[in-house]
Amino acid sequence: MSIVYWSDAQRGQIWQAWLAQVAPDIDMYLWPETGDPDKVRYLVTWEIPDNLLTRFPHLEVIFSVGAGADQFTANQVPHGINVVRMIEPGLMDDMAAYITFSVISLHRGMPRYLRQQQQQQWLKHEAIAASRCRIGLLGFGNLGQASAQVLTTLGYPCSGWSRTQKHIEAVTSYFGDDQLADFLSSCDILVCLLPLTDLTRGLLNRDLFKQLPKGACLVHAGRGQQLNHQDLLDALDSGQISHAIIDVTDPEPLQADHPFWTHPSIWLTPHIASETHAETSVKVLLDNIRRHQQGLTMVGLVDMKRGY
Ligand code: NDP
Ligand code: OXD
Repeated sequence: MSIVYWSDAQRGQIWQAWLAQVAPDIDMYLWPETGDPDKVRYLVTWEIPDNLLTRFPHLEVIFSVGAGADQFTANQVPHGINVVRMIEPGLMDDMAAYITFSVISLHRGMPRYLRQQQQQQWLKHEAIAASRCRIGLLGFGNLGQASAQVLTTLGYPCSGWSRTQKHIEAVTSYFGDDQLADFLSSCDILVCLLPLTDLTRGLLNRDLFKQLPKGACLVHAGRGQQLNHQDLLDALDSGQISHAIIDVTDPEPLQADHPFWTHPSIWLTPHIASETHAETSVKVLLDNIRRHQQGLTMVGLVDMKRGY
């Protein structure tokens, strides 16, 4: 039985060395090496190669190297093959840190202070307490919950919006389309951590922005296609949104003349909010392979019909 890995080579080498020590029954190959294709049961990748089942006739599971699996379309995944996405502590910690950094920067007025510095202006503004700055996690799964855990510790009131109800201490759960408006009206800082699906594509648009309190901020670390760029620019111009921190765009990178690059009320980061860590993720991979071998449900199993 073997795994083929097709992604960042450095991480692949770390995984290969660790698995050779801890799970010598598993052969791991780094693409373009595949060993005997008949023995390949697991493919770890960001993209699905063409002619998948001709290459690996006995493939059983495709693991995404990332938290998202929207890059795999349902018609690329042959019937009967499971898709599993990455849920691992390194990625969760990084995202919680990025969201916390963004929230604190916005709450403490850092965009305004950076502009003041450029104008050599020494001017203090009133600081409201964290307890009065309400954070809404749009998409309240693994990464949203990891972020809320840190934010509540810092005193920020948090709420989450998801498809199904959640029961997390100190966090208000809103769920389903019927509760979206109530959720949005309670967000001083809206953080998008939704997966990209047919239902979330284009969701960050004019209609949604106008349901936020005037002057709210946006942190977007979900997927680029969820955000309508012109609607965000209009919301910034009108003051409906006061500042946006954007980690994901469509396309990535944006074209050189795109207004986001130079907009005074946008901070842009190049899809770096979080990444799969080699050392922690390989343990999760091995645990999932063992689960699969024992007929147990794997952690992060994707429902391809639902899209995440
Ligand atoms: P999860 O699947 O754990 O969480 C997704 C959340 O979104 C769930 O709470 C889910 O609700 C909710 N959701 C999905 N569709 C809807 C909908 N139509 N209506 C309401 N709620 C919905 O994913 P993760 O938290 O692990 O990751 C989230 C996303 O973050 C990834 O898919 C990826 O796009 C992005 N990401 C970005 C990175 C970056 O560096 N910028 C890095 C890693 C991930 P429910 O729980 O009820 O199903
Ligand atoms: C991921 C990402 O999905 O990096 O892991 O966006």
